[in-house]
Amino acid sequence: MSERRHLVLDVDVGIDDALMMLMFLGEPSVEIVAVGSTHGNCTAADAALNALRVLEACGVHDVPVALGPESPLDPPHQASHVHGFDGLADLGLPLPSGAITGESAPDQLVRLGRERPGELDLIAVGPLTNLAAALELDPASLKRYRSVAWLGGVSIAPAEELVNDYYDANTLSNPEAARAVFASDSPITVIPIDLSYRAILSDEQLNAIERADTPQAQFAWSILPFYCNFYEPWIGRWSACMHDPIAGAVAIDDSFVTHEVQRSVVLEPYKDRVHAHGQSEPVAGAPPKRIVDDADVPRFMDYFVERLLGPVNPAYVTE
Ligand SMILES: [Ca+2]
Repeated sequence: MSERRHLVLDVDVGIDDALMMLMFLGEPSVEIVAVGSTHGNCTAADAALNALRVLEACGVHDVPVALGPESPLDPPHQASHVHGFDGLADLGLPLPSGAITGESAPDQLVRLGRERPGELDLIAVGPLTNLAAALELDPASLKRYRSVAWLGGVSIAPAEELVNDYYDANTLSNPEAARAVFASDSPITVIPIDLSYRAILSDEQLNAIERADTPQAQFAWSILPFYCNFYEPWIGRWSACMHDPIAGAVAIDDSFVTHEVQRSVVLEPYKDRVHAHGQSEPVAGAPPKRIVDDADVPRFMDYFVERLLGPVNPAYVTE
């Protein structure tokens, strides 16, 4: 990786959100500057606590975590069967020692962009609630980030019928927010779920995580079994998809990208639900977004496990 990156994370932590954070904590060339929580895999309140838990599990105590608004849907989109009711496999983890900041996650997004224009990379791997709220506060807010990446959507609309039953949870958890963000002219890189569903841990990689004694690997192994149990029927063996981690890796390192397209992204019905799809022709009112529709998945999988098995980035204040 050629240059140091300063990350703002927008996360609904969430087992794979936690895995992405652990990966970044083991990556010496990036620094997590701030975290904003959003609803989705669990409540925004639980996601904020979980973000603090992940940071503290690696001895990191100096990264601010801001709380985002809860789901506008009644009832909220449900994901407890995937991540547990608390978002982290219902392990009964103790409360973190640190506290959330007093600032809302959308306010934090707007403020950081203004304070450090062109410096920060925003990586959003949950519903787009906070990004849509930031755009309402300031329509130029996302343009002040060096880059904005989002995990979600499908790279292109199904011409006839999809062979895979993709489930676009980050769109389903707040469709209105997704519509607002994709109608904006903010530059956004989309890492679609038809790519992230291909990022599946091998038995050897699972074994390596289980055996390792780093804090990232030990925390990862505490939450991975719940996730693998959920994915086992879909994958056909005991493993899981690394959705948020592959989005994070692509966001910080373009060399993972093997193919990309520019497409309008719109929300359309899909089976009994709705998906955000890339469109083959430009759509009025939906400025084209960069969609990474292929990446070097095998190299990413090795990279992910290496980051869990290496030291925590010493740039953080740890104890
Ligand atoms: Ca997520």
